[in-house]
Amino acid sequence: METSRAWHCVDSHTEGMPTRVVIGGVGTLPGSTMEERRQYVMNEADHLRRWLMLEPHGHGAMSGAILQPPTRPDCDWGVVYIEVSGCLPMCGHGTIGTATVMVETGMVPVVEPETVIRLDTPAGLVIARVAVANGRAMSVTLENVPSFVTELDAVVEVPGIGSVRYDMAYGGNFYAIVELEEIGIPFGVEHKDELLAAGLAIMNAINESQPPVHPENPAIDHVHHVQLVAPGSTAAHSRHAMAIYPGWFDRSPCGTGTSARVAQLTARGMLAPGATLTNESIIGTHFLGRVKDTTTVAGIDAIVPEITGRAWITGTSIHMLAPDDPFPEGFVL
Ligand code: PYC
Repeated sequence: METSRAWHCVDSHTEGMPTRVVIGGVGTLPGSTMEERRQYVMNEADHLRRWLMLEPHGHGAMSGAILQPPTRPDCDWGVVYIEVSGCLPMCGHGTIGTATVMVETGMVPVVEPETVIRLDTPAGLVIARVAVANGRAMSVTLENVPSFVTELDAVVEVPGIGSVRYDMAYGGNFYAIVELEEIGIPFGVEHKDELLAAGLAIMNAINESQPPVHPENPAIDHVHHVQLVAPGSTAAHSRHAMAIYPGWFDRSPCGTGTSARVAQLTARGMLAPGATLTNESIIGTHFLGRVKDTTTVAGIDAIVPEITGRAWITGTSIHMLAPDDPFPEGFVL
C-alpha cells in the first residue's frame, strides 16, 4: 500500500471516555509554548485533527492527545489535546489516559508506588501522580491548573426553555453549571436527547449574549461545556450530564469539569476545606475532586484542584492516509 501519513497511537479509555494518544509520526509542532502549538494546530493544521478524530478513523465523541517535547524546562512532556470539537486548552480525562499510557508503555522512568509526570499543557503546568503497582497504572491524580468562578447566579434567556440560572467556572475550560431541577428535565441516559438539546441551547445562548473570557488568555473566550447537575446532587456526591459542543456527552466525569465544579462548590461555601467530591458521569463512572491549595488568577480567588481517576489501555494502532483516500479530513454525519 501507499501512504502519505502514518501516525502511531496508543488508545485508552478513562472511565469510559476514549483518549487516542499520538506517540509518533507528528514531529515537533511549531510554537515556543504549548498554547502556541495548540493555536498552530487550530489555525494551520486542523485537517490533521479532523483526520484522526472524525469518521472513519474516529467517531462523534472521539478525543486524543498529541505528545510533544516540552517547551518549558520544568516539564517531562508536552501535550496538545485534540477532539471532535477542536483543541482544548486542557483535558482531564485525556491527561489521565496519557499518563497511564506513558507509564504502561515505559515512556517515562516508572517508579513504584508513585510515578510523577510533569506535563506542559496549553493551559499551564499539570502534574500527574500515577499510583503504580506491578507496572500497572492503578489510578492517576492530577494537580490541575488553577480553577475559579467568574459568575454565580448569572441568568440567560434560552429559546424554548426561558430564563436559565447558571454558575460559570473555569477548570482548564469554561463550564456553565446548571441545576436540572430548575429547567424541568429529568436526569438519566434515557433522557439524553432532551438533555443534549438543552445543553446546546444554553451554550449557544451564553456564547451569543455573555461569553466568558479567561482573564489571562483572551483566546479562551467561549463556553463549549454545560454541566447539567442531577437533582439530589450534593457537595459530597454529584451526578451530571456534560453536554459538549457540537453535540455529545463526556462519558467520563470530566476532569476539567470536575475542577470547575470543585471551584464552584468552594466559592458557594458548600465544599469544606479537605473534603472530597465524588463526581459521577452520565454513564455512572466516577472521579474524585478536592482542593489541594488556594491561589489567585488575575486577582480572582482560585483553587488548585486535585482530580483522581483511572484509565485502561485498549489497543495500539498506526493510522495511515492513502493518497487517494476520499476523506483525508474525515467527515461528520
Ligand atoms: O476530562 O477535562 C476533561 C474533558 C473535557 C472534555 C472531555 N473531557
